[in-house]
Amino acid sequence: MAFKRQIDRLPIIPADAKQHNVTCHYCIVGCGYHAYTWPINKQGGTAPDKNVFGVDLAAQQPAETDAWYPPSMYNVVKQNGQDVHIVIKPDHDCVVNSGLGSVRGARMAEMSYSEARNTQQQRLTDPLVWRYGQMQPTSWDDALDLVARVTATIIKDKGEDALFVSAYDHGGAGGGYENTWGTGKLYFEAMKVKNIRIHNRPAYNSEVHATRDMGVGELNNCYEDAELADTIFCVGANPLETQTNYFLNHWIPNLRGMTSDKKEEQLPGEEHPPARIVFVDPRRTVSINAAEAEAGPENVLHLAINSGTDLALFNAIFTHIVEKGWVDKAFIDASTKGFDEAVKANRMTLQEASEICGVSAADIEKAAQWIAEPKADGKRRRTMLPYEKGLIWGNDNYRTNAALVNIALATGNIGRPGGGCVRLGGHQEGYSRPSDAHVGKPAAYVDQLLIGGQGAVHHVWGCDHYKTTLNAHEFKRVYKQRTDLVKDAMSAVPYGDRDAMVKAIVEAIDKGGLFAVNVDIIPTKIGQACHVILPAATSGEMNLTSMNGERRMRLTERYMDPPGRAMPDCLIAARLANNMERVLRDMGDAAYADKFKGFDWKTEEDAFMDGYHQHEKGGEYVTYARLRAMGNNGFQEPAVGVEGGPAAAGSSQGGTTTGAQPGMVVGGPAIEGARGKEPVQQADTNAAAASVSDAGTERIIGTQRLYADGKFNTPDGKAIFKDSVWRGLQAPGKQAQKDKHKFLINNGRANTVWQSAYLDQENDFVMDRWPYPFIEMNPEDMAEAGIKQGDLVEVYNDAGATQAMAYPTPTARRGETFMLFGYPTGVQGNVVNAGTNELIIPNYKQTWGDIRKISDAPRNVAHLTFKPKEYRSA
Ligand SMILES: Nc1nc2c(c(=O)[nH]1)N[C@H]1C(S)=C(S)[C@@H](COP(=O)(O)OP(=O)(O)OC[C@H]3O[C@@H](n4cnc5c(=O)[nH]c(N)nc54)[C@H](O)[C@@H]3O)O[C@H]1N2
Ligand SMILES: Nc1nc2c(c(=O)[nH]1)N[C@H]1C(S)=C(S)[C@@H](COP(=O)(O)OP(=O)(O)OC[C@H]3O[C@@H](n4cnc5c(=O)[nH]c(N)nc54)[C@H](O)[C@@H]3O)O[C@H]1N2
Ligand code: SF4
Ligand SMILES: [Mo]
Repeated sequence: MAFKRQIDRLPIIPADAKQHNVTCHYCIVGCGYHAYTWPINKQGGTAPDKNVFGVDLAAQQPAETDAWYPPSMYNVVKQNGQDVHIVIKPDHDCVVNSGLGSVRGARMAEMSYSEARNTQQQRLTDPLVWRYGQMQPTSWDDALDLVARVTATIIKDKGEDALFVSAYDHGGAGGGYENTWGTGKLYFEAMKVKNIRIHNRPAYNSEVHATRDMGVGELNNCYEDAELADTIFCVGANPLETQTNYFLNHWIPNLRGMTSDKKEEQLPGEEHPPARIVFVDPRRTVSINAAEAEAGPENVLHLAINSGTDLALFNAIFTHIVEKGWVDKAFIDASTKGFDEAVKANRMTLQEASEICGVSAADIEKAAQWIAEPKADGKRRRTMLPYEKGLIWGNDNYRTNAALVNIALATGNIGRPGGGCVRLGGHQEGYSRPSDAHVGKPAAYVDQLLIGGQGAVHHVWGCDHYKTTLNAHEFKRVYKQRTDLVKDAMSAVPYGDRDAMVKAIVEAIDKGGLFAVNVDIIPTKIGQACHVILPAATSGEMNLTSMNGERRMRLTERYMDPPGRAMPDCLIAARLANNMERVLRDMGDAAYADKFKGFDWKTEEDAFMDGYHQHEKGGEYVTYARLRAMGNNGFQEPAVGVEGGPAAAGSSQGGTTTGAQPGMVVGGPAIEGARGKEPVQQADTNAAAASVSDAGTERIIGTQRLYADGKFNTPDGKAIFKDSVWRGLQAPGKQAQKDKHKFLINNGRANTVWQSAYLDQENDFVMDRWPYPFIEMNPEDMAEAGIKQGDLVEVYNDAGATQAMAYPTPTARRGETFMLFGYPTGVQGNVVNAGTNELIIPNYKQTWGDIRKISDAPRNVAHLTFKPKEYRSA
């Protein structure tokens, strides 16, 4: 399908174009990019002194040249009110991606708001309120006054437990340390909101409680470890599509044998056999296909387990490794406790696991060998054990997570080069908030409380539960009813009468209604139910800090204006706090009003200095000026000091004062870690991790690997082995659903699509490919049900129903499907039941349903290819 970019030539980036540091705002990997901007009436030239690349562009460029860019990296945007050309292209000097883009990140420019080129015209430009029976634009003052009046009235009358909040806690777009601090300070410091949930799960908790309880923070290694590993044991993840450039730039080189020099240099005196990789996934992914093509099938093992049986597999591998004596006894003795108890409790034979998991005992044994059998030279294997949503959103999250960490601890694979038992990650991370201790454990199951009629006001920040929550069908049905009650009440009030409006809203709430406020960058699905919508600026339209999957922290510099009157989320939170203070004072409650002081931030940098700089571990070393100077390589958290100097004052545009002195002692004492982040006992300080961008400026010293000294995050520094006994499908309703329905409705992501397609839905490239969410099906299953490729099918069970487009997939097992999650034209979460684990971790992946055809392929499917997604090596 041709792309409709309406462009036949692109301007050359002039030599004097402004250059901004950019960390891709999509996935966890956090690839480095540069945004180049220059005036609309200028162009560069082919002569070396006329273009930013400094090369003669009139000559043929070599194949791997950096001196080019495709149309997706180009746009015309506003900067300080003026139209400027913009090119956002990958940074070859960034150690994360070494110049690679991905099908998502390489489209950042064309996904930007452009009035000149009509891209992302869906972006919200002004606050909206429900008025005269529809959403109407208004001023910030008007919108915030209404939100503050209703919210203040409710928390005074009913208490803060009547205010429900949904808020992202991640990095990148819709997150970052600035914005999580903004919402955190509002809801956890000014107020003590308990009924709060995170963007991707229906409660305020950890995705990986178990590993944290064991003293092992989940992002404990560095990307280089994937290059040094002898074996990668990858669980429930599809890194080619979901952590793309980490996989391509750090795993594939190892699988191809290209990192042997690095191994020899960093790990001398031991054997470096060809790297091996094990994938644990019920489905054959393109990552497995790619690994086979690059490493040779003999070095790849796919354990296609029955959905939700990882725990049994891990316990059997653990048992086998112990029986064979392939454990790291010195490490276990020095750095852990609870080993013998765990060995006893978790005992499972290869045969028992084989029956539960549906893979052969021989393959399980082979996996154990690849993980832990000593190398020919007698040395221990270096094994990295990464995992993501197939485990996290899988059956029995807590125990399964623990069982995997047990294997890593038993084999001494944490805190050492080539090791790590790590989340691969979803978004970048940007968690910086005051204590959430008042929330409690288990935290409130917010969605079910809302469905049950509780809550009076709901503030929704940068998440769209209509597309991405579990039990979504029921959630939407009730949410609409409750918010409609308030809408109808609002429509009955004469214009201009604010007091009457607040009174009507409160009366409707008392009848079971819900007043909803949505802070987002686009009109969302849940926004259709809301009464006030507040327009946020996003990454690149504000300065934003975050860290990636190896704790690498960077600053994305503001390179363009936000649309219309959109504001950074942290400043929206601040202005909301200011309004709360004013309204509460009006109401005569000065003491309550005083709690909303401390939000006089003017810029996102003010929020950063108030939050991260003051509260996070090592934050005192981190300022915008220093981050700017550190460029796209940044440093790996936690910061442990600063070296070099003089201070990079010249590079600070914000003019911030810093708490640290130039040339501060390396390895100075770190302040207390803030909640939610994993404090670190001891750091493997590595100056190389803190790479330089400008010679002669200060460098923040980072931490390449956690727990390198064998001390873990527990009071006595010992990591804790855990009991993790297999107990079948744990979440309520899952086993019954499985027994009742024909198909596994496995679900997750695709390379081209970012999350709920909030930007993609307005992008031809993506919508041409996926007008509807695909559901991968075995061709014989399709034939049996009379379904052809591209047909629309209904997926249904007792939890709800949804729609998808059938995609014949020869590698899909009979009775097992895989559906794209969170899509605007078909929400997989509709058929996910409400069952969670004891700590309210959702179990999206274990879903079963029936499938029936409802329509032949519609017109907008006619051009699609239905070729298998696999590729073959040459
Ligand atoms: N069935 C099923 N459900 C799942 C999952 C699954 O695997 N299967 N995965 C879960 C996971 S891991 C995740 S992360 C969630 C994702 O769930 P969500 O977080 O709800 O979805 P997103 O699409 O990431 O983004 C939500 C909203 O953030 C807005 N946004 C983007 N940038 C900004 C910004 O700068 N400021 C503000 N205020 N808003 C912004 C977008 O416009 C979008 O509307 O889904 C979860 N749900
Ligand atoms: N292209 C792209 N990349 C993304 C995102 C995106 O939207 N698009 N989102 C980002 C986010 S927020 C997240 S959280 C990550 C998620 O990254 P991943 O976890 O890699 O992605 P998913 O596709 O959700 O699920 C991974 C795999 O889990 C498998 N799985 C299902 N059930 C089981 C099971 O019982 N056991 C095991 N072992 N595996 C199982 C699925 O078959 C699937 O292949 O991706 C990030 N990267
Ligand atoms: S791999 Fe992730 S961070 Fe890198 S360019 Fe792609 S979406 Fe962005
Ligand atoms: Mo996620």
